[in-house]
Amino acid sequence: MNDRAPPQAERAALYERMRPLGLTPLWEVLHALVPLQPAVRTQPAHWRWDEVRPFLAEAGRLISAEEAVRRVLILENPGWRGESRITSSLYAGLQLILPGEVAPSHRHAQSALRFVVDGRGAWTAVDGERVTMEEGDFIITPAMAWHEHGNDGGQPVTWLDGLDIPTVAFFEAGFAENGSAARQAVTRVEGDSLARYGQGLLPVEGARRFGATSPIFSYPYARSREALAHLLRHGEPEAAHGHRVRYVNPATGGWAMPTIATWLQALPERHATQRSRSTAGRVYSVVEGRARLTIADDRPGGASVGFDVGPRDHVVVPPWHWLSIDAERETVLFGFSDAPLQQAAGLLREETAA
Ligand code: 1HN
Repeated sequence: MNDRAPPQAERAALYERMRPLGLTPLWEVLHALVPLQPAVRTQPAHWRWDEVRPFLAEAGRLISAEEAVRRVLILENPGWRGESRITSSLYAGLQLILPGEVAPSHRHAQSALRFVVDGRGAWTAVDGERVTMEEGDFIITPAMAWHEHGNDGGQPVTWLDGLDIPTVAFFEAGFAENGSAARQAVTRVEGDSLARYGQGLLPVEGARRFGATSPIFSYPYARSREALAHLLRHGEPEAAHGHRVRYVNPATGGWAMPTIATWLQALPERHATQRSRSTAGRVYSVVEGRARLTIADDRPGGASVGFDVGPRDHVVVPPWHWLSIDAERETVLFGFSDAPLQQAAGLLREETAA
């Protein structure tokens, strides 16, 4: 038959007819479904504290923590506009609580981390135990644990929130509940979890708290900084990462949170790292020092950007982008990523290069 319609038109007509049945041809999308290298929508980004801080302060004047429920400015990745993501799998935001305020009790399937960025004297209550927040403290809200925040001190307090919100949404597995009162009952003395689980000891008998999450829900910076000081003085920095230590669940030896990897990284003054890349996108909160973070995408058409960072700045390094760090002064970074989930799935790839 010479007057046959060209195959393209015939194919298109076929696809059109099968569409109502929920059928679609794989061969039209195969390359996009299975890319040769990670197809990364996340972009490198830098939030400077001196630029973010005035907006937090203004939000503090215009809405109360009570009215907002959580007064947070989301760190939204430019590659994920309108999607409340800092990477494809993770959410990040900066939360402000003013003296006298309370952010009411609720709980949800999403796990949260807090990293205290500015100020002191706020508190968070998790599962009946309160902890006072100091700069650099790392605090966990495990999945479905009741939690609220307050500030009984005299100064505004800001912390970084990191949550697995896009991951839970991906699984369509989110649940949440509001507390019947703004504040849950405090049933444990302050310091209980650290005293029970944070001394290199674990109770032989009895149940553990928080399931897959560390039974320690607050890792004070005073202790972490001591470990880093020791490493800076007596250790040898690793070529690509400097001195990198992870927050650990003492009950398992694994990550402190089941869905989010969290670590601290210290670089000696004038130390320049080798490059590293990971399939897990990395979010950084700068704790101390001054450094240049260079992020390079060596895939075709990829670019390189440099961010000069100081305390309270935030940076996101997209998956499979090279990161190198030049520390102008002794620098401490807090980092988080979705590495535990990628590890569990056998997906995590990490490389270093000179
Ligand atoms: C949340 O519960 C907190 O408890 C912060 O402080 C940010 C973002 C989305 C959903 C829940 C908090 C959140 C959140």
